[in-house]
Amino acid sequence: MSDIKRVIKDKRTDLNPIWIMRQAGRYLPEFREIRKKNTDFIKLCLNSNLAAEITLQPLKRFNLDAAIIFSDILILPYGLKQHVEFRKNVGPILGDLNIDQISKITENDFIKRVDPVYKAINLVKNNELTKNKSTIGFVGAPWTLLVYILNKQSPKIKLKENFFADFSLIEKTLKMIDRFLKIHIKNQIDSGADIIQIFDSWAGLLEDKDYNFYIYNPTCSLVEFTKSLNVPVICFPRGIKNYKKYCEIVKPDAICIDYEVDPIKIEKEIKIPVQGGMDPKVLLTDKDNLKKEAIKYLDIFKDHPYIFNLGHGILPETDPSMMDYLVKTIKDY
Ligand code: 1CP
Repeated sequence: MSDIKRVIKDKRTDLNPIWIMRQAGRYLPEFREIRKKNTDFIKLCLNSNLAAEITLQPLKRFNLDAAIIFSDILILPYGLKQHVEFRKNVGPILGDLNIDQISKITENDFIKRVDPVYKAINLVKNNELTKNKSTIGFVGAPWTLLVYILNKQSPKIKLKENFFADFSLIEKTLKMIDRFLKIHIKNQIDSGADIIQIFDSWAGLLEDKDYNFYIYNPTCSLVEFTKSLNVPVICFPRGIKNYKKYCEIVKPDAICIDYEVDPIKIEKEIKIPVQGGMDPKVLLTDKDNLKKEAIKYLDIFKDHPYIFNLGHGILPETDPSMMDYLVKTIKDY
């Protein structure tokens, strides 16, 4: 069993495992080298050999406790035949959604389209570098996927004014997201993922009154499903106002916190294993400050099952030597 699983399942507090969101990606020159030659991002995700190689790149450099598969949450709409492309300096742009056409897509159609992701997981799982480590599979949370699928671009740019107008479309789309996310989770697990993380990157866009319908109910459905397959599930509801309530309702096996919340309050209020928290911008400062901030989190959670991670993805401008120093600091604690 990996140390991350020991923390989650056995509630160990004497271990300090670490992995980093977006650890496989743009801050690594060896990733940029591959990316330069592969301009179509979705195609790159669907190249099993390259996806496995990119997944393993950070493990070659740093003593991390998990590999997270190089893929994207938008592989789901891609699998549903919605056009997805990534434009430089703009982000993802999605095509029109024809809900009736999408309703005809079968489980087999979907699996055929995204199968290289499962092959990549299998390659990672069977590689020496992940021995005694976790291989993390992931999905976007239903709400965050609904945002991309209906908004067709990042809400960072703009959330359509009429986003909530067609309630029947929203209901149908959420139903389909639930169905295919379960297929995607199951296949990642069958291929070797031993932990699933659910990314709700846009949870912070909603108000309390919408949480039941858009966040709690659909996420509960996925959490229960993943637990039924005997695999731990970590939830990351970035920007949610009340993490304690989220944990009580959604009941993930571990909760990943963002960098806006007070870790001391979280440690007091939340009983389940905690992951993450440190601001990724700390890696852009200096080593003394990085050490101080990282140790702050370890000290706060020293008697709490805790997995070190950041409060969002590592930034592209991060110097890999800072990542190296961070991992060593955690391992030497
Ligand atoms: O080179 C490039 O331009 C591609 C950049 C890139 C990378 C490296 C994108 C585009 N996706 C990824 C990989 C990725 N995405 C992983 C791989 C494993 C890892 O190293 O962690 C994971 C887990 C994701 C998850 C993801 N994709 C999220 C959730 C986490 C988060 O950061 O909030 C989201 C929201 C996406 C959508 C997405 N994919 C890529 C971009 C630029 C975005 C964000 C778009 C936006 O700003 O709305």
